[in-house]
Amino acid sequence: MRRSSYFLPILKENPTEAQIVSHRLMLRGGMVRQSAAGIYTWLPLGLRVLRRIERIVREEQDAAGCQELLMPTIQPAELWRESGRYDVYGKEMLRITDRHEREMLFGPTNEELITDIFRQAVKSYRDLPKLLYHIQWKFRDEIRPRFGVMRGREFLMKDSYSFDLDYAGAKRAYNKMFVAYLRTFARMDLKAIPMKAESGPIGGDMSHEFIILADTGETEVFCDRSLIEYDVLRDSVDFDGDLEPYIKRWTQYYAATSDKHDPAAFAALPVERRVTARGIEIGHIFYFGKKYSEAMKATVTGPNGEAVAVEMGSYGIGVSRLVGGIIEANHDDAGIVWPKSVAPFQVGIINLKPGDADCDAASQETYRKLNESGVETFLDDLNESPGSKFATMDLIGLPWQIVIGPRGLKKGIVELKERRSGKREELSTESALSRVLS
Ligand code: 5CA
Repeated sequence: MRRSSYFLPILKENPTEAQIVSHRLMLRGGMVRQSAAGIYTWLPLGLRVLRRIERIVREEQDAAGCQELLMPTIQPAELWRESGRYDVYGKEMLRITDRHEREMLFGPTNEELITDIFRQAVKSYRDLPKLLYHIQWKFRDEIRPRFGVMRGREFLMKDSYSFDLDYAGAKRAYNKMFVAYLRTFARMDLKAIPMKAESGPIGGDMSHEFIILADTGETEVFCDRSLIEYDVLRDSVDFDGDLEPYIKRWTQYYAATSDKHDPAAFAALPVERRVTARGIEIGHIFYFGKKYSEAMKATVTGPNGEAVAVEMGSYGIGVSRLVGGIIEANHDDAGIVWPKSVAPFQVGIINLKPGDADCDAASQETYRKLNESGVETFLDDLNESPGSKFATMDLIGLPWQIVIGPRGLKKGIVELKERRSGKREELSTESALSRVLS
């Protein structure tokens, strides 16, 4: 992508409405624009990141045996009356009336809708288990939307739903999602801490929040260091095997957020194992048994011919929140420092002197070679001061920068900079390319 034709509205000044760094950098870096409180347009650069995160989430859901479908954003109120949540959900639910005076709502989550889909299609225990998910926009009319995409009103969520015949099956699904989540976040270079949680309006009695540590996090976290220092199961995990021994530590060791904190239990830990920090909730998983299946009569015929209400769980990831969360965990004074797996482009080329025949030819050639090798590349070919171009490239945080200028070219060299370390090297164009390609 060439900057001269790309829609990238960079802001030179800090926007006053942004209270936290990710919000500030997303506005300045031309990733999002607010349309109304807590409602955002994703501009091309921001959308690239959102899509990359979505893709990692999708690949890991698929790997765990979860099947993708797509439910609508608008739902009929009657399903929520069946579950009993229409009246209890309160003002967070955006209620809509259509032209026929039918009551609808913009979905804040999808337990009712998926339960309805399931009960219409699945009649026998032989068709279990089922594990389904979608990645869809949600709306919650938060009282205080803030921190940009971190607490929006409209936001993108991945939500999965499990259906099993019995508790053992539901626990297996829960554990699968647990491991899939750790793998998902690790691919984004995030260390997520699963913490036992309250299940709130979703209901149920087994729940974990997945929290990443960041000073700006809304949640205060107290936990045993053993919960942070763990190895993620990579490569080929047997999702149908017994994952319980791996997961055990997150139910054994001390972990709490401020509302459930037990200072005495925390103080009983050896000093070097006490971690106090702030965190951001990027995912939340729930087991809630028969809460919805009983209320909505989602039953299957069991092995003895009897009707059995199915055991369910739901599993959410804040896809759009992750964009902000990753920036909170990966930035410096100059801007964003994207992990490679989610970066909007891998390489940014700065042509220091557009209009100079040598600079144009070398930039163009490098750009072409990278793209041909499948490396997504951004070429800054604007007629701006070098200082301003360096600042923009640091701001948008691409992992590699290749700086091409007339003086270097005379000696046959370009400058390669690694954004994260700030390390610069003068190299031939060929060596710079092979470094980036490796
Ligand atoms: N039905 C369940 C699981 S599918 C559910 O709705 N869980 S949730 O309420 O915890 O939301 C799942 C995830 O969505 C959260 O962990 C969080 O990362 C994200 N999320 C929730 N509210 C918002 C919001 N207002 N803005 C951005 N992301 C949000």
